Amino acid sequence: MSLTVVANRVPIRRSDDGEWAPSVGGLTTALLPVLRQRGGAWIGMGEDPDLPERQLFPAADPDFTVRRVPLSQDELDGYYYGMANRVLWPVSHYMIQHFEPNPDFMEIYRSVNKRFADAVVEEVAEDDQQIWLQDYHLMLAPQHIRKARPDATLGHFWHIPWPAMEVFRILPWARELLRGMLHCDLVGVHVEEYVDNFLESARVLLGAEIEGQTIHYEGHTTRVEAHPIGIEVERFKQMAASDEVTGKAARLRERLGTEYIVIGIDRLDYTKGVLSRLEAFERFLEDNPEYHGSVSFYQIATPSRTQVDSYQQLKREVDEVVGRINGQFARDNWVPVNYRYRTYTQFELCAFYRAADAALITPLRDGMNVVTQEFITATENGALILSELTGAAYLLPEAIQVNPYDRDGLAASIRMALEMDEEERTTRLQGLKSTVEKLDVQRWARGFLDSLQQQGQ
Ligand code: GDG
Repeated sequence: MSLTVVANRVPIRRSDDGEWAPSVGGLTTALLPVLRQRGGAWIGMGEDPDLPERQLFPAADPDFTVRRVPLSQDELDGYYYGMANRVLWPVSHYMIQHFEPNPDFMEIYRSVNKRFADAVVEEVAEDDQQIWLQDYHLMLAPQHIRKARPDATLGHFWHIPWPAMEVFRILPWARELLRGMLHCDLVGVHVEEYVDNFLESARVLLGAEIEGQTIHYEGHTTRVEAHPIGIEVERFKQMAASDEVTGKAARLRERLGTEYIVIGIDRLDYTKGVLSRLEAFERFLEDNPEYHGSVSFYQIATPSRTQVDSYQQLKREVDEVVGRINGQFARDNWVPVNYRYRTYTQFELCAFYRAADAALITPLRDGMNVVTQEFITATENGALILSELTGAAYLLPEAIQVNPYDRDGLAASIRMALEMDEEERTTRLQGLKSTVEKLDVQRWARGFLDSLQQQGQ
């Protein structure tokens, strides 16, 4: 049975030699082999204006179709920067202060979802097809697809938290959006807690009947399951052990010259807790003068959604706090906070993971957080400080778990990480590594697709 993947982005990008090549990223890596084997299509918005509306890929020996849904600037502003980034993203992450419930966003979101659905229907000729939609950009497409292809098997994976029902219902269009999703046969989220929230939303807001993990609503049945995503474990392992990465890591340690290195790596997003992390590091320095000169905190923040006001505001605030900390504490050759606002290659990121004694991964909310898994895979003996408000925390009890809003607790956890004895460090890391090995992204894709097939039978 062929597969059609529908996602905000397409899985290819223009490479240096001008040819279209697979883009880097867990989702692409997990799903391209399946598409190559089974045939089908990948449908996405495709931001590159040079991307043809429809092409067979790879050009030399095609296995599947890449289909672009071209969007006008107004559509992009309403559907992506508006509804996705200013409405669904903040509400799902419990960040109501960033929520902008503009009805124009929803109007455009409806029509763009319909356009995605039309493209799917054009690509999917027969009914014995699996269609897999990705994420919060596409909540309404399933209902249109279902109408035109009643017998297709429809799955949806939600990559961010599904919030508590009482939070989800803040959305003025909560019921309409949920109804759209209930045309799927399978909805996947990262952890059981999000499954419970989804079921509760359907029960309370739509009066749907819930039977175990299955929702019965208006004659259709939707199963909701936890499928925690993983990373490309083997590739990360090899990258981490490569000469390029170990060389870079050694040079980084030499350049910083401190006994300890603590890292943070995130898209610069208000959900990732960068600001409160910096403030906790400041508290750590205030409380522990004996560490002055011997710890460097290296924060990489990748530019993200830079057109959205709240992201620009966050950038200014981070700049300010970094300046304040360094202004107060730096001395001689020691700079306490090394802050980089730019993107890196995966090899470079891997070198940071490898060089670090501890990683501070402290989102205020996160669906999963795969940086955690990348760090665990790459490090040889690093300690992990992890926010308990991430999906990853449910799966990784061996991490030092913290509440990211607890500045004193976070500051204390930094000290604990640096002073942890070798034996405890090793035992915790073994537990973490063994979980991450099992969370491989290929396994995630197979697990979801196998379950989807069962729902379709
Ligand atoms: C969503 C959910 C869920 C970051 N900077 C650079 C770079 N990255 C890579 C990291 C990692 C990825 O981006 C970020 O993954 P996260 O999981 O932290 O977060 P989101 O982007 O918010 O993703 C999240 C995920 O979907 C999967 O379901 O875990 O909860 O929010 O892989 O390494 N990569 C490169 N250069 C950078 O500068 N190459």
